[in-house]
Amino acid sequence: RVLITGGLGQLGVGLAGLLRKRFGRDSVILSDIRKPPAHVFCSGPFIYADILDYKKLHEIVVNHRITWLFHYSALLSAVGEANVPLAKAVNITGLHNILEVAAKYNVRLFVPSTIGAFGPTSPRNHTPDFSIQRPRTIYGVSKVHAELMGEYYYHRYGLDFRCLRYPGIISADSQPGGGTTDYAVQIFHAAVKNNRFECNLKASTRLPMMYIDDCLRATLEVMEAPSECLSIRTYNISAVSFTPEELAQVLCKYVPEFQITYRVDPLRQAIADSWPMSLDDSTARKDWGWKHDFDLPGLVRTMLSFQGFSTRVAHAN
Ligand code: VAH
Repeated sequence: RVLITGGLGQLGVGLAGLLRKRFGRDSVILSDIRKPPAHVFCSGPFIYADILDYKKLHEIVVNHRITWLFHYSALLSAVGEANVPLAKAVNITGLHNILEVAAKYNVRLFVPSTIGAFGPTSPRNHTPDFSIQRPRTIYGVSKVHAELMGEYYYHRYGLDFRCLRYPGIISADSQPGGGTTDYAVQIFHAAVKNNRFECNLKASTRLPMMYIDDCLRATLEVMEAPSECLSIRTYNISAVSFTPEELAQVLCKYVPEFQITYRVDPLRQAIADSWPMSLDDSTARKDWGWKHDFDLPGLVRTMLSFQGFSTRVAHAN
């Protein structure tokens, strides 16, 4: 059976839906440290699980016969900088607990990394899988640590550790969790609600981004790939790279009266300016056939066609 930690964040519910289609509703257990909304309880098994409760994690993995674990609990870039002690506890101590349990019970482990695992001294264009990694956020530092520790456990203890460096993820029916790329989700809700958006990053800030369906499919694909196909354990994956002004231009095709204004958040801008503008994901494409489906126009059309947004797309067609 599959366990997802941090399941009530931006990606967990969508991942559970994809995995339940693939493996069956009751084979996938969603978990978090808060009570889910009713519809999440109805969609499949949910349990309260705190990754800082080491003994409880053993109990959960044994009693529920977990064989795959997707570890999504983490404080993201901006929220992490606002609470470094908690980010260290969750992103580092929590990760250590997960590694111990996964290695002990021979669980296949997926841990997401991020473009935030690179920093201002990394090459910023077409950043390769292997490159300088000196991030300046506790989030980035903890994710480099996760990559290194996961690969250590793979080589030392044979843990089947798999890791993807996610770009900013864009989703319609889930909120981002306090990151630097959150603007690219909030802009859609604002555009539909009141035709305007105040962006907290500069117009020219280019970042790698990906529609959630591409992200979740990549995650399942790398977990299902035969281990012998994986030449490395931590892969870059990418889809599109755009700036707020480029995104606004495409949005205006569907929401003609849409207006974007800018009020830069210095913290998020400094973080964004330290991240890659595009990633080289050729190894993932070669090793396990990764390819993205959503380009920028496709991403915008899909986002706007979600319920509540649908009036706009009718105009545009
Ligand atoms: C963040 N959305 O902004 C997350 C992600 C690549 C960005 O890691 O912190």
